[in-house]
Amino acid sequence: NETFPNWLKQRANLTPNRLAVKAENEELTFDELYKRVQNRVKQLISHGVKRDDHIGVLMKNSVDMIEVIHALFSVGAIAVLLNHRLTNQELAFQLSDAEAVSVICHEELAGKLGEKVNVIVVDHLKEIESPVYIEEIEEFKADQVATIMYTSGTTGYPKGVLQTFGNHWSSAIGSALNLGIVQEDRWLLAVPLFHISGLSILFRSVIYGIGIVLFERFDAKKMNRAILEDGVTIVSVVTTMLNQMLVDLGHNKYPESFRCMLAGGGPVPKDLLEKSLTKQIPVFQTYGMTETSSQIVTLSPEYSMKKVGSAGKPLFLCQMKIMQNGRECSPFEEGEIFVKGPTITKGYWKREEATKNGFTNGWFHTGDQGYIDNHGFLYVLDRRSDLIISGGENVYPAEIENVLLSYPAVQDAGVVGIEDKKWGQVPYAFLVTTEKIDREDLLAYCQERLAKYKVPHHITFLEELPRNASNKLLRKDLRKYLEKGMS
Ligand code: S0N
Ligand code: AMP
Ligand code: MG
Ligand code: MG
Ligand code: MG
Repeated sequence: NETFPNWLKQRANLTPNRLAVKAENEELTFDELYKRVQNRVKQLISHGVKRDDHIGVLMKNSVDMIEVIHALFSVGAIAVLLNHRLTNQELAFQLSDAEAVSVICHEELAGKLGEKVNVIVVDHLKEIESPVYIEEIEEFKADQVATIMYTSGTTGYPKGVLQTFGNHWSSAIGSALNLGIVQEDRWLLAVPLFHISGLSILFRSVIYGIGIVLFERFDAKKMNRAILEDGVTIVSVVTTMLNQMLVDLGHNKYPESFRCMLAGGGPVPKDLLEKSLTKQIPVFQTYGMTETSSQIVTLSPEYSMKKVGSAGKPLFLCQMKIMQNGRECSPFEEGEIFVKGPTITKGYWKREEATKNGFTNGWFHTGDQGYIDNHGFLYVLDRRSDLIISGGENVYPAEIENVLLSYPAVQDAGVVGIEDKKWGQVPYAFLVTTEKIDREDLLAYCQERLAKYKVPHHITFLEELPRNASNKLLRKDLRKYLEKGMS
């Protein structure tokens, strides 16, 4: 079992004076960050955080959050990263499932947590002056779980994805072998740190020794300014963000030093890619997921003209293939995308069945449909009726249907995605009810139980829903119904 020296400690030792993070109000070198983290370690230990504990992190992007994540690794605890857009009920499910002992949160988010879990409000932690003896973890083991992130599924119940230090390491290395590392790199981090899109930037920063330009929230204008004036060389975005950045950019051009707009988390429409190309923006389309610890397939700009719409080729350490009924597909033949490599999760927390079903001979079944062309480039297809992606957030219809069905007068419910200009897709619900129901009441009921982005934007009442002989809901037919209605 391979071991690594504690990443932040090693980085602070190697290049102490390099920029680690630049936020709106402060800048820290790796040495300064490391000292802050050592203090955080004392604080967390004094609040009872121990090695191997599962600790929830419910925070907005901030220097605090970066400190807390590194501190948890230094204590030897496992960070369970929580999406702060979720409701109290959704968070309670994840915390209980993850067996989290405590949750570290920002004060403004504390109201989202119940009484069942020990809450540590980061804003209330005091500097610990006394030379408390701290036992800092000196080595990380490759197969040791570093983080857990929840992802929903076709059943509607979220599962905790186990991500090891080895997974994160391989992901950072795979990305570097593709993009290269430039010492002056600065990676703009405006995607959430609770998603792997954001967290992977933290690992790349400490492993490569490059700076993070950190944003608490997405702001197209400020991000463009950071690229134009603040030496940002790489940015990670989802489609919704890229769209708004292009509008704000207008006729301006990014400087030559800006070398990568990494766009993933969902489909990137062709016209957006073409528009980016005319503005000479180096867009790298990428395909990846929580289970693959971020990008696993990426398209370099040298191919972006010729292969518009492709997600590219696997990173060096990884492999991909397309499978259909246990057989590998030929070029251009559609099937399920399978991937293999050291960045892939070892499984779902306490979900042996789901873990077993997720793999065949070491190949992970992504659940996504696609094909590979005759030159080895992957095209991800929009064929899934069981997954809606809204602004880079995954929304599983079954999760919404479960909530709708629990509402008294709702007899049957079916949810599908409908195209949306701003978010890509938003959920659309079809309902069969036993009596007339009040739309507003139903939406309020949903809002208590579901994050805002999962609450249906549209509702249509039907006499019955399309189901097959074994009573399975035919979401594809609902989708067809919408497509016909719109054309
Ligand atoms: C798109 C974002 C930035 C929108 O958030 P914003 O503008 O901050 O909104 P708020 O001010 O918080 O809220 C305003 C209203 O909008 C609603 N809302 C917020 N988000 C959404 C949403 N996604 N869909 C629908 N509605 C939304 C709020 O509820 C609020 O409503 P009102 O006003 O009515 O109260 C934000 O959503 C965001 O950050 N999205 C990105 C999430 C993300 O990163 N997803 C990727 C997940 N996948 C992965 O991590 C794997 C792929 C990956 O690693 C990767 C991905 C991208 C790039 C690189 C990589 C990589 O491989 O490295
Ligand atoms: P998550 O589980 O939140 O990490 O989301 C991963 C999912 O986003 C994948 O399983 C795909 O369905 C989708 N996705 C990611 N990248 C792309 C892409 N380049 N094109 C289409 N869908 C994508
Ligand atoms: Mg997900
Ligand atoms: Mg926000
Ligand atoms: Mg009911």
